[in-house]
Amino acid sequence: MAATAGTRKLNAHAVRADFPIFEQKIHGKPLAFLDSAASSQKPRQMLEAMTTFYETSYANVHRGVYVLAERATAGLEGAREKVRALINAPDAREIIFVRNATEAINLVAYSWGMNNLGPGDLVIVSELEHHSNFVPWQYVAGKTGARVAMLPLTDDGELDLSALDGLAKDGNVKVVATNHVSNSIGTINPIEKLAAWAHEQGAIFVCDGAQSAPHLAIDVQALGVDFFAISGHKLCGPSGIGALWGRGDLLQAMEPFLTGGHMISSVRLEKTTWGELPHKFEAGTAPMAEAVGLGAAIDYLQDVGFDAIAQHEHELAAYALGRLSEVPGITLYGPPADRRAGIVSFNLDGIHPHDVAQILDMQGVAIRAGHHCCQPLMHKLGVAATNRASFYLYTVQEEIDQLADGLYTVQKVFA
Ligand code: C6P
Repeated sequence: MAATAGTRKLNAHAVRADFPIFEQKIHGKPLAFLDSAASSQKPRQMLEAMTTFYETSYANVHRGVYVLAERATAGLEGAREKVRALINAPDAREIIFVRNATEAINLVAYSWGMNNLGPGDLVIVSELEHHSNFVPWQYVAGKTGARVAMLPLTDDGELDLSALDGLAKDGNVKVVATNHVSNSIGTINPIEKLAAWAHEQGAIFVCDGAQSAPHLAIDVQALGVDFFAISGHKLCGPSGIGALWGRGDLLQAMEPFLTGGHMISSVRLEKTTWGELPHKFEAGTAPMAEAVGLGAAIDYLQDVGFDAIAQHEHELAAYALGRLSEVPGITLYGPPADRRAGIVSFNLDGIHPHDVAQILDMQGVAIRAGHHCCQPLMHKLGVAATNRASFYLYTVQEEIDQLADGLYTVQKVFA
């Protein structure tokens, strides 16, 4: 893999050769895959790591004393260390494997929220949130008598931090929960500032890193957050695995989320006691092969380099904003290129996003159309849905040209 060989500038064509999915045509056209924010494609190195694990080292983990069980356990725990290093968490025992970012946030909302929220308390989320970082808080607030408030957006699609102190007048702020990068409009949020403000209020700060960890170098200690959630499938790993990082003292004090096998210390009719971290939060058989795949994906991304990935995506976003802004009747959403990740949302006058996406598909272009699991944001933007193109390390400029050309075809079809 010589994606960045020598220099730190990413060579997306070389990267692309590692991804077998691009070897095919779609409707006879080259595949322009512009939906990486929904889920990323997979490099051969990750796929091979999973196959090798199944072929040579597969057994259940933490239970057996035989060679295969030991290899499998080493694979799982090695992956935990890779996730720790990916986000610069202080201790691998604070990394909890879950199914995805949604489960990670639910874990915090239930295990922390059910025991720490009550009447008079306030959970602050933002208008940019994915439902995964809003609905769990709304649900737990409903159960505990706490309230949820939304930090509004500016007209540029950025969080209006000047509204924070006003919101705090409505209750005891106990949780502030925002995403790091918006999946809908690509805004990169000022997490250090938000976390510092949350701590001044005596609140915890929960960061939804589903759209940042795949694209930016992350340091949870420098960000100053208390919890950080990621999904493996968005960072070139397999589906079915994600991770939650939480501050050790908070995790220690929390009740478990799921109970059953593996997460216990002792079980008697009268009382069950919980295992040590991370096991307390990992009931049942672990996603072992998925963890190995995730570890290989992290190795792959680190080999390319997160600074190179972020720079590449930044250039693509600027290019896409330039190309798309030339299309007549287009509305682009979100902040300027220098303050956004590789995500561009737009609408074409008078053409429903689903129609746009369907006609683009005929030209080999895959984008997402819909509310992107962000209905409060769509409401704020005054639309039911948008089209969204999202980029990753394997995205090449030609795919954005294919998208822009495709939009003219869409307009001809509807003229
Ligand atoms: N966003 C998108 O197309 P899961 O489904 O648990 O892996 O990730 C949930 C999630 C949480 N937060 C953010 C910011 C996200 O973008 C997502 C997933 C996908 O935008 C699927 S809706």
